[in-house]
Amino acid sequence: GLGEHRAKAERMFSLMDGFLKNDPISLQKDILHHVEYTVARSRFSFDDFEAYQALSHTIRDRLIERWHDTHIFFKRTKPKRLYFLSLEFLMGRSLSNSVINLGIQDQCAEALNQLGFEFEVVAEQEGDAALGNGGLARFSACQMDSLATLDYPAWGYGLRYEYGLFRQIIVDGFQHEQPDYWLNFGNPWEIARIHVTYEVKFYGTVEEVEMNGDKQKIWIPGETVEAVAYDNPIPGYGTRNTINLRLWAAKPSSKFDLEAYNTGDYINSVVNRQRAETISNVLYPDDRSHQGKELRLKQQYFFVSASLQDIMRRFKEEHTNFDELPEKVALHLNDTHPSLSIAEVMRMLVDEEHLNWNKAWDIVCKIFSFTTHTMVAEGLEKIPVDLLGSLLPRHLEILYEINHHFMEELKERIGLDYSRLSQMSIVEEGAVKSIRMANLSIVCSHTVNGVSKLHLETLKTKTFKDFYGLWPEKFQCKTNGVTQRRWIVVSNPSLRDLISKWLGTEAWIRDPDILSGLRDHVDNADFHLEWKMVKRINKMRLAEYIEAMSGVKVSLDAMFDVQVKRIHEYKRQLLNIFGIIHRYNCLKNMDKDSRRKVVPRVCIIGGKAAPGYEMAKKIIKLCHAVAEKINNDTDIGDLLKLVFIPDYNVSVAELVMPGADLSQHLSTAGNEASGTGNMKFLMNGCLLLATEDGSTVEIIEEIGADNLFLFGAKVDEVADLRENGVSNLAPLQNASPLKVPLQFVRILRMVRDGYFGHKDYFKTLCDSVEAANDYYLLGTDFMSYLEAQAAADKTFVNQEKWTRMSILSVAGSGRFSSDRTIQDYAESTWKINPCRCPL
Ligand code: BZD
Repeated sequence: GLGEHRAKAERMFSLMDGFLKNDPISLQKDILHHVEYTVARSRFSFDDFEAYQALSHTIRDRLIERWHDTHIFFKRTKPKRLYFLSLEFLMGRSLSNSVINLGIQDQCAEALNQLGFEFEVVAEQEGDAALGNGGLARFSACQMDSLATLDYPAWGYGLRYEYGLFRQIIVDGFQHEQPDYWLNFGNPWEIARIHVTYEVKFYGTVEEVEMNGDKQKIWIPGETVEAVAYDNPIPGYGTRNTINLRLWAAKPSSKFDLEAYNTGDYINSVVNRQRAETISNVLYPDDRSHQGKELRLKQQYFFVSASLQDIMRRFKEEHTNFDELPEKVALHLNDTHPSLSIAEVMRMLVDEEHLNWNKAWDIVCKIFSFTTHTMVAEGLEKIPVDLLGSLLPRHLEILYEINHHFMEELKERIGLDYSRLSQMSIVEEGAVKSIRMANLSIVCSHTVNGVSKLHLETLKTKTFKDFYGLWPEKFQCKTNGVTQRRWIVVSNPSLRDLISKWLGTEAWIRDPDILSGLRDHVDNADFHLEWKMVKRINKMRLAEYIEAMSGVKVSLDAMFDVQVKRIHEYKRQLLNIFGIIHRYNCLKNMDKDSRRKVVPRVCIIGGKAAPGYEMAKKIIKLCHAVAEKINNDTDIGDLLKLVFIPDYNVSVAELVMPGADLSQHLSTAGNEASGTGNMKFLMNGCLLLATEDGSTVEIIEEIGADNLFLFGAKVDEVADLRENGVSNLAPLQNASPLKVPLQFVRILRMVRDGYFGHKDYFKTLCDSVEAANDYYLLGTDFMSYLEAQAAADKTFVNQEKWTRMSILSVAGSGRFSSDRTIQDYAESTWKINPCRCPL
């Protein structure tokens, strides 16, 4: 009967490597098919972009096949699943990554070649998917790649913003923001699931009703919006497993609103309906501050509600008893942005499934885990109670009740210590009464993760000290990582080949610890030669890009010195610029002979400032003003260049990191929770110049302090320096040369006095250092910074030493693979097992 039929079909299927073939001829046929029927161009005449579209659809077909097989396999084996909830994913481009993970890169290149196209050129046609801000969002993307590669039964959930992170354009040295309408040319990497939709409700009132003799609260919502699923297949490397990133888009509810139409104002009622779509329209571009805006809260709940309906539906298809939930479902909160999930699961279990409160609470506390990416308490998310109460009245009640139970428990544990009680409360009383999302997440999660050892230490001893005292076992360290698939294999093919040649294996692409084998060759002269050659090739690519973007010609013999990341005062791009001004001053004062001994530098800075962040925008302008001065000074020539790379994003990073000799990570110690850029540079054999902050501390453990350039105050010195060291800055004239070096004072004066123009505009920037008591310790760390820079110069002259350090950096980078991070999460936090789809 049917079963026999199915068994036969399965037997047949297992004989095939998928339905679609991956040899160059088959790929070529499929590409031409898509040119003609998907792109609707003639197969005899199409351009690079159309070739990109056709190839992408060809790859997409193969992804869909694997996606189906994976999910059928998951359905059959019913493993515990991880749901990774994040409001941001910075995926970048997908084509190269997909063909590499599918293992069909050479075949695709050949197929294209025979059609007269070049793979690299075609791949560059793709725009970035930039549905996130910075480190947190790119880390989410790296984790998805590792989850798929390590065969974990995981789903990612997010929002399908129609406008991703703004495009940065520079006009006259100033940042301007332009909307990133990234779906303009279609997106072949997503699959619209028009039948996977859920209603999401907002506003309304809470009423008490009688149910089976019991009083029960129910929510009578006032507005309904529909969530539509868009699936993005995520292929693993060296496995058939292809998991799903499901992104939700908002659409007007399909419910026919008779009343609205019968009032006669047809046009306005259509327009009003359409407003629903605004919920998933645009990504908030702030990577630190939270503004308590209604639309942001709506986005959060829209995301949470749709995802949880989907997750619960899947659970209920396979199970009948909610006691099984913790054995089958792990919900991970990527920062506090999805933390309304906690209240939503309680509401579903209590109001809809009619579990009693304690039972529901017991379940909820077993399914959530939480990672915070924030270092300082001021960065923690708070939602005004007024806002929450009007948008989600029932959820606010639930949050109050959760807090009530928590406060009762706390009183039993610590007594009537009111100051501590009020600090730990989920509800913050005060001028604006609000919900503390971090406290909520800690109370309800079985595990609270920090993103580096140093970050966890700060959480335990400062940010969440009281919670640590209460539940020490909850607090765990899961140091961040990045995927070597994208950050070496995709972005640095020459290095990939070199590594594989000298290790005699490609196994490091799945097992990054193998990279340590490079240490065996660290003194081999042939290896050194090839290593330097690879760097040179990548510097050439970067130099071409720089010239195309900024018109500045740079010398390949110069040291390429890079700082790319979001612009923030704490990340101290200003320290970098002051260092460059110092270098310029020194060069100006040198005689010809001394100049000949100087190591030429190309200083590269890139990154976006949040649109409302004035100080960050001024830093960008200052960078341009200084660049203009230096780059046009014929005295200086190739000895020093400064370029700002506009619109820094994932694909720019893929070009910049392989081509960098030195990279800078300058955060004032105690401010960078982890940092992940440092890990990407490390993997690309770029030496780090850094403070002992975030994950850099662990990089030092791995490669040794001798193999990078360290400087600056350490975490435990910062508080003291802020109190005692900096008061000397104001007034500057009296600055003690011990605490604040004269060079620093002079540079500040140059900017203040208009040496780089725009005197008035830069005033507040200078004030932020002087009048604000140099909160980020630029003056304090300046000498130490210059010393580290001098050490880098000195080492660069000794190319053998430099190359050794570079090799040892890559050899020690295995620990910073997101594969390690994910395995650790899987085993100790999520308790999930690999579930490998048979080939
Ligand atoms: O997260 C960053 C931290 O600053 C880094 O130190 C860390 O390496 C990464 C990954 O853990 N945090 C962010 O990127 N945060 C945001 O982007 C963000 C976005 C919206 C709201 C608040 C913060």
